[in-house]
Amino acid sequence: MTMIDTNISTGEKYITLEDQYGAHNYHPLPVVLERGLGALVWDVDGHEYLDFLSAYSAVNQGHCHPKLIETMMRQAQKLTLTSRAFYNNMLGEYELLMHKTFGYDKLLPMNTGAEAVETAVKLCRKWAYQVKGVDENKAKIIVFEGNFHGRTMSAVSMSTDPSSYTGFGPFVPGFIKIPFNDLAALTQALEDPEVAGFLFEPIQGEAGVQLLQEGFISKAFELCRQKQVLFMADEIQTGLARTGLMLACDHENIRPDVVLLGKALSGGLLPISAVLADNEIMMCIKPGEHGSTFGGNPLACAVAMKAIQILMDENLAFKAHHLGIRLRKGLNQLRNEFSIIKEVRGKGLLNAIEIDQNENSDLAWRLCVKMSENGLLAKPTHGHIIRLAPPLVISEAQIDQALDIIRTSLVELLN
Ligand code: IF1
Repeated sequence: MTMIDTNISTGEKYITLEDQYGAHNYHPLPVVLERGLGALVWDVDGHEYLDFLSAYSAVNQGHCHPKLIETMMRQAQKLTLTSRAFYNNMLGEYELLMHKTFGYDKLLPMNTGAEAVETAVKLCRKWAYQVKGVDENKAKIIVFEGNFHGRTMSAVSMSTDPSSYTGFGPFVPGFIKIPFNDLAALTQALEDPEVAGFLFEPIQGEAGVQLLQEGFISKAFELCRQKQVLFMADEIQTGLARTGLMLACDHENIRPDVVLLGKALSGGLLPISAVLADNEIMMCIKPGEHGSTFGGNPLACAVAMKAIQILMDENLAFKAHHLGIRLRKGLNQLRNEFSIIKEVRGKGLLNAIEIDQNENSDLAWRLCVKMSENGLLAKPTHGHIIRLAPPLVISEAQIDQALDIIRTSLVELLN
């Protein structure tokens, strides 16, 4: 049996435990959290932090939103899981609310984001054979280079990031990868009559908050329409008010054929994802052809309904839009003062700063460590990009406080 040294700090104890007994599939910042409320989280030693990651946009409604917790507690005492072998009294109500909110005929409930992606791939392929008339087993889906759609086999088969796919082959065939933001490449790829879908993130999250040029979404939508190709938006990270509107595609008034939601659909309480589509597409999947034990469970449905209600009641899309402008304004001021900030970009409260650093430098990582010491949590992606995406319930004063922390941390780091 391993002895745990009692002299080490509370946090180190938990880090050691994870290190020893957990798989090493992550490299977290050395902060051990035990409590959260709104935009704030606290570590095991009682230090307070502004959370500028929001569990990768899963806690848009803020940590432990009291109304969401109350809803969950109430439903948890009544009924949590029936499987889809029976009806339950929450799923239909939830599907109706989602229909009213997003305007799609139907919803297919899953759990994680990656499962929603799998569902979209399967749905698109079925539709290709049943409706579009593609030859069996020939359907193709176009994706962007730099995409991140999860960790399942089809998601890693779409990936162009070696750390996502290396060593995990053989891969799922049927994906065509085109450069990000490249309309000419999309146009060319769409010439293939076996293409059935185009799956994309309106803003690439994992790639470092990469924005498409203005007008891309509407032009790409039109191209897909002409070729009878399903336009499938992975809004798992960008959706649900994060970018300043309910969906990121709303910025160009585009209604995708298929919408994927996850993350904030539960406000961070449990894994809840969904695929939205109209009848012509969704009805291609028949009973027994797809599903999940937990998908559509009454606990998840109750939580999701409340999570959506909170986004609307608290005007969180509007807040994301305005606070995003304030945050980027402050960050751009910092960029003028500190040459190591190469770029500031984002939409709503999905933002990033790009750090000017050499190949092997760990400046961005050290800035994140500094910021955490000063009370702000964020994490670098691709070594040199720091994502800044707080819960949407954050206040103006907290945004300003965050900017102060970033400034202080930059000064300390560079001295
Ligand atoms: C991790 C990133 C974010 C996603 C989009 C599907 C999924 C995700 C657009 C899958 C998941 C996550 C997963 C998380 C880190 C994270 C992430 F840094 F990797 F890129 F958010 F930016 N589509 N994104 O962003 O959803 O199955 O995880 O519920 O640790 O892998 P999931």
